[in-house]
Amino acid sequence: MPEHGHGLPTQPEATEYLGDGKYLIEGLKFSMPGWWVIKFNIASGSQQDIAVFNLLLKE
Ligand SMILES: [Cu+2]
Repeated sequence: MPEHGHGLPTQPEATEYLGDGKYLIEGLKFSMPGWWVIKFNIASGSQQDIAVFNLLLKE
């Protein structure tokens, strides 16, 4: 949470490839509502990339 300077209370990870470019991400647990920035570090072989999503979580 950029406004609070803290992250998730968990360590999410990709646990399964579902096919067609989709992955199952488990362990996402939000501790509070508000603005979250979700950042995925993606690696395959020698290549790396980052995908960033803004998320507004409402109560
Ligand atoms: Cu917070």
